[in-house]
Amino acid sequence: MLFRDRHKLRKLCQSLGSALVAIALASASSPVAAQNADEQASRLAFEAADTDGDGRLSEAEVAMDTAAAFAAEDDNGDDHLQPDELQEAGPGDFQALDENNDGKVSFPEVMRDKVEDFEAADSDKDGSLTYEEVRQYESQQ
Ligand SMILES: [Ca+2]
Ligand SMILES: [Ca+2]
Ligand SMILES: [Ca+2]
Ligand SMILES: [Ca+2]
Repeated sequence: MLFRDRHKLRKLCQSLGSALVAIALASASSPVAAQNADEQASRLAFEAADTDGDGRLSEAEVAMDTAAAFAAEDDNGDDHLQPDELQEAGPGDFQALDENNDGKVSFPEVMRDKVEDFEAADSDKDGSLTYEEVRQYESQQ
């Protein structure tokens, strides 16, 4: 009985050990891996938003993309985002979006914020965003 328990303990230590090794490996490689994943996610998001595929995001494309994201986040379908529907945004972000402080974020409130981002990211002020402009803006955040 004792032997069996020891054996079990040994197995447990081994699996824990390999889990720790896996974690160590993951964290060692994570800066690059995370950066690549982040870069890939940005590229995919950009391409999804660029509906006419001209390599630039117009304000209309950003508005359409934002409307789709808004609808996807609005779980209870009341045309507003409540804090629990916007969990990826921190409490500070939520308050910044909720300009009239009614505890929910409307689509115009989100769009105002998006337009501000859009204008800030459009570094050559040509009214559209290239992928480079988006990445540059994201890296400043
Ligand atoms: Ca476009
Ligand atoms: Ca909602
Ligand atoms: Ca509001
Ligand atoms: Ca531009």
